[in-house]
Amino acid sequence: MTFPHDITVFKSDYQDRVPSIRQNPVDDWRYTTCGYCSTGCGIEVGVRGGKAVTVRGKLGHPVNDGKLCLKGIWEFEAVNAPNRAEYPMLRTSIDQPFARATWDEAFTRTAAEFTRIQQKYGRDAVAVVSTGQIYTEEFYTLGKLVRGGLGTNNYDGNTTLCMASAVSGYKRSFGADGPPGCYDDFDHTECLLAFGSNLVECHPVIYWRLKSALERRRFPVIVIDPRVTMFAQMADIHLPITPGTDVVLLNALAHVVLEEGLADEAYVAAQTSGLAEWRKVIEQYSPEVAASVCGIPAERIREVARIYGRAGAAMCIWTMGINQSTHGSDGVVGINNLSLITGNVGRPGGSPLSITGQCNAMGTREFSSCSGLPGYRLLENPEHRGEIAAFWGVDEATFPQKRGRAMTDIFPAIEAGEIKALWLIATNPMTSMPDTHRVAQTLKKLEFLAIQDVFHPLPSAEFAHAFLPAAIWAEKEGTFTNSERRVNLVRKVVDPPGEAKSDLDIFLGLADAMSMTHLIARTPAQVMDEIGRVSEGRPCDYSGITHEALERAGGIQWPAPKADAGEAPQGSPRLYTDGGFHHADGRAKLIPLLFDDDNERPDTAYPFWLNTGRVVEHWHTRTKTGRIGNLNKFSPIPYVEMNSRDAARLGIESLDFAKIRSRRSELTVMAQLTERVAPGMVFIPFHYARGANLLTLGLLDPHSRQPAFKQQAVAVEKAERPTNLSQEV
Ligand SMILES: Nc1nc2c(c(=O)[nH]1)N[C@H]1C(S)=C(S)[C@@H](COP(=O)(O)OP(=O)(O)OC[C@H]3O[C@@H](n4cnc5c(=O)[nH]c(N)nc54)[C@H](O)[C@@H]3O)O[C@H]1N2
Ligand SMILES: Nc1nc2c(c(=O)[nH]1)N[C@H]1C(S)=C(S)[C@@H](COP(=O)(O)OP(=O)(O)OC[C@H]3O[C@@H](n4cnc5c(=O)[nH]c(N)nc54)[C@H](O)[C@@H]3O)O[C@H]1N2
Ligand code: SF4
Ligand SMILES: [Mo]
Repeated sequence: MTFPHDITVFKSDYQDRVPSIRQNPVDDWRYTTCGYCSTGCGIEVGVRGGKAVTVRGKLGHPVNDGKLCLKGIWEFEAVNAPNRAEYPMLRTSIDQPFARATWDEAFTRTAAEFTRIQQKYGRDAVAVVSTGQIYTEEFYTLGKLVRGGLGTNNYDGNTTLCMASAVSGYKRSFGADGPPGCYDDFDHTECLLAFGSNLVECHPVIYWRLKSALERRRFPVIVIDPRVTMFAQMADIHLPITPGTDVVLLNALAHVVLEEGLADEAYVAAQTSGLAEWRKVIEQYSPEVAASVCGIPAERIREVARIYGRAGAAMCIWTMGINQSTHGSDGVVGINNLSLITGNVGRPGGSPLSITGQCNAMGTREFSSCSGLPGYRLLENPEHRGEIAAFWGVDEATFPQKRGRAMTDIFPAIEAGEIKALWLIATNPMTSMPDTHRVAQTLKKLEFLAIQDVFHPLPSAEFAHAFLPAAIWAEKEGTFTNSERRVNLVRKVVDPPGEAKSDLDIFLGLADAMSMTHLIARTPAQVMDEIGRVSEGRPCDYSGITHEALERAGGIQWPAPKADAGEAPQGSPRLYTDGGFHHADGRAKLIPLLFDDDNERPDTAYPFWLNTGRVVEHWHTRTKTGRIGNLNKFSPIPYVEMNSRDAARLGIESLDFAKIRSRRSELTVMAQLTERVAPGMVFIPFHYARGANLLTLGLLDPHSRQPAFKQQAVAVEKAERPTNLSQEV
């Protein structure tokens, strides 16, 4: 066989496998960081004739040492996709087609609409919803523009759909956000509990880190997930939990740890508060009580508690199976409680480590000012407001005294007519929010919708009046922070197409059009310098970080205080190694958790649990992966995974079509029969436009306002094959 290009053969460093990869010829390789998930893999982009033509993993990189997953490998194709938005577009009504505009016209119109609406209806009538997928420098700049300039308190990000429960749980337990552990903990742990994480498909390179650690040293892996995911299949123990009941399991695990004397009493006495009250609640949650709620035998719960409690160092990881629940924040607190009573916080191999979602969901938590002010400062704290007002040179009265609406509360406020204008930055709620039929009705009510995105057409843009085309990953300079707090450099490798501008430059253009030029630093390096100064001495201290230092080190983990002259800044692999929690008394809180069974549950009319989530080849709303042949070919159309016994009962055969109905809407998709899903449950990947989220309900967690995307009730019946199977992105 002949190939059109060279073949490069890599010798794998830890085994004798010899994979071969076809490689496009390149002029130059340039360093950057992957722009999909929060693993934060180091990538080199191959450039030829000014175009990104291939990528490879960065050998020796502290995160991935040359490995990449499927999405990373094809990332250059997202940059070169045929549907990149190349110039600004405007229209006065959504019944009309968009017309091409100049940047000047787009900035002037957007600024004028924001001003008009704020003058007519008040500052909060303009809402801003951003993302976890732009650079930290961009987040910081947007935050300054919104909090210091526009002054609306309706400002949030899609991270409310994603990490809000982890943030809220960390704050409740430890007094501040911030995952205490790191990937290196796999090399020190003696037990891993993984809750609601499909690590194999969603963070493949973190999974590779885990597998490599297991090849060096065996330790038990216990996966808690209603589905038999690929991760569950490799686990030593799989607990197929009844959806939405993790809090009860966590209480029961703690119950056994206390009952059997496995708690670290010295740690609890020195580092925590609230033991007595907490213990009273834990005593009510025996494994027998939990068995009836969680569907896991009591003896199994005891066995897992003993493995975890007896391990020298034990760690927990989790992702959306915990966060996307009406008990999301409580689930995180439950994981923190269990970690605290066994002294497993901030020790090598022992931490509650939330696995983050988007490439820069961490950066937005730290510096976007969505839920507070930069550097983990709180709007509720007058000292914090004063510090930032002085630092930015703005009037302190511009800041609200408490956090405003979350993304999931902004949409109902639009519905109620309280919000008249919306600016969406790098998020596509027409596919990603629950109950998308309702989202469409809501977006139609806006007097003005501005969308800042890299692709067009886009489902959410159907309702927009202004479209602002942005540069994508590798077309602009800045930083991402990954799941283990590692700040890393994303280099500009190629130019954006047409007139597309970096998000930072779009923020600058709007600032100029709104006479807010004085607020904003002009270049990514200048913004990073400001971030360093504003975060000095804060939990997420970036003061030692510069773009140059990052390139030298391949990423630095915060807190990274300023180094002495001539020394390289040192990062921090772990938090709370000597306690030092951020509550006023310096201790972490043990917080009692009572369980309310408040989900939409299957009943006779809607007898199946509907679970939704991801597959390895697609990214979210498929804007980045739906047009990449090498990814889309694996699952080009929406489908439902269901158990073959249920299917047989309903007369559904493999690759037949099934109609799925919920109380919100209905959907016809292809049926894939599998034992990965238990009888009585179905799973639909949420990646498709007009797909799973037509059916979802999205009840909200009371603390984090995150929607329960994973628990709702549906009915299933056999359906005819639809006439048109082509799937829009
Ligand atoms: N390929 C790919 N990778 C991605 C993404 C992507 O779109 N595609 N997105 C990134 C982002 S932003 C995120 S947030 C992460 C998400 O990463 P994950 O959270 O790992 O992915 P999900 O598929 O959403 O859900 C994880 C698991 O939760 C389980 N689950 C459902 N209900 C429950 C429950 O009640 N209890 C428990 N214990 N488990 C439950 C589901 O069965 C599912 O296997 O992935 C990141 N990585
Ligand atoms: N049913 C169900 N729904 C879910 C979930 C689930 O598990 N089940 N998961 C939820 C979670 S965890 C998440 S994170 C959300 C994700 O939901 P969304 O944020 O809506 O999904 P994305 O497709 O990532 O949207 C990002 C948008 O930003 C654009 N973009 C990419 N890079 C850039 C850039 O550099 N600049 C600009 N301006 N735009 C850019 C992309 O084209 C895309 O349109 O979905 C949530 N929805
Ligand atoms: S694991 Fe995540 S960061 Fe690494 S290559 Fe895959 S998508 Fe990119
Ligand atoms: Mo996410």
